[in-house]
Amino acid sequence: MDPDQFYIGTGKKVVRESIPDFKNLMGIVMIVTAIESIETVIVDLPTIRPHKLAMHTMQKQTLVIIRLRCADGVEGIGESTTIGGLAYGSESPDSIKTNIDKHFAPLLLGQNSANVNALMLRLERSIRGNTFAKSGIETALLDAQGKRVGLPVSELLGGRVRDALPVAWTLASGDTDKDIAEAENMLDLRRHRIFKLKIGADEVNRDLAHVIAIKKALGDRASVRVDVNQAWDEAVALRACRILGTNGIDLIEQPISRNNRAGMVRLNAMSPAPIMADESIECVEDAFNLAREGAASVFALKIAKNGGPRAALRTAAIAEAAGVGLYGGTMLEGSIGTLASAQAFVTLNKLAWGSELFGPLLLTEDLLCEPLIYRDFELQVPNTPGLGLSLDEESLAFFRRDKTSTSIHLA
Ligand code: MUC
Ligand code: MG
Repeated sequence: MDPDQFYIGTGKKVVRESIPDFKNLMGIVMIVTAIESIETVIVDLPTIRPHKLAMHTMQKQTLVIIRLRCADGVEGIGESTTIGGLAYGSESPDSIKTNIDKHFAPLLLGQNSANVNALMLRLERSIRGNTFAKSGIETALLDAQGKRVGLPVSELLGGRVRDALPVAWTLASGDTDKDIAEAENMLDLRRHRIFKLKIGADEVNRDLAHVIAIKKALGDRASVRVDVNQAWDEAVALRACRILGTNGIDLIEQPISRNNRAGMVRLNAMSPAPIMADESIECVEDAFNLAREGAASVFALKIAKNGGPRAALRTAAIAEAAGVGLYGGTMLEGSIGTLASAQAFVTLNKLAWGSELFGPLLLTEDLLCEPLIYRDFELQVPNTPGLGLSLDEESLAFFRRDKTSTSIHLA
């Protein structure tokens, strides 16, 4: 690339001297779309009820909101969210904030926010792993660029092939009767007809009885699936998968540890219900290896675990080529992370298992001025520039953990 030529937000190629807004800060020539500041904000939002997973029971969800401000006045917003501190993955909200502030920000400040590809490669060269933090940053870059050029993120990602996504609901109150009542209510509201049951925390026979009772109550009115979150060993899983599959359960998510990949291959070969990989995928390369080995028939696609919406779509391409089914997964993000996932998932041709982008519905509060629209069992995905959201500043100020703003600025 000619170093004297730059692309500004309009996509127009200009010569350095002709840009009036160019600034010369400490001898560094700045481009108008340069990143001027990055702010990371930890927010705690209560859940509507306890949400019981195999490794953690959530009473609240903690989000890391990223605000990336550019020299042309455009702001990109992203979210990096995990479940249960360090209970789910190797990044926590605190590590995400610290790592973005201390290690990502110096690599990003002063750089051209309009070139998402170049900036993500720049991060990739210096920062290993940290896919949750990378996902939030990439989301903010895409949001900024979409706002700048007047296009939804889905269009920056190649173009949408649908405007809405089927959305599952997770039944995880820990009580069979409460779960059945919750599912009936969701069916009546026409909000969800796919239910994922979180199991693995209890003794296996109790879990199986719980799942079968729910499936019996809902019958053909709903698809019932389970997520074991790695809790079983292979011997238990072999027996349990047979029982679940023959009792009408449609999908079995991550029954055993991500470390037992050979076990996943064996289970996938014998289970009457398809096996879905979730924790097994911590990067695009994991997806490739799982597909090559036949370790899962379905992939849970998560932007946070791949390192951003674009990386998740690379995993999707591997799945499609290998004949593996796709499911649009969540880390129970709030509305911002949910929209980032949704903007990527609407570009997918095949999403046979739908999505579980219900995160905002599990929270009592929202950070957006306009909540997301869930209607007729689907999430409607906005077609307005960027992610298609507007931040509720009052709500953010109220729920932020630190109560004060601490952006990292260009020196
Ligand atoms: C997971 O393991 O899939 C997604 C939905 C839910 O209830 O938990 C998450 C995480
Ligand atoms: Mg899962």
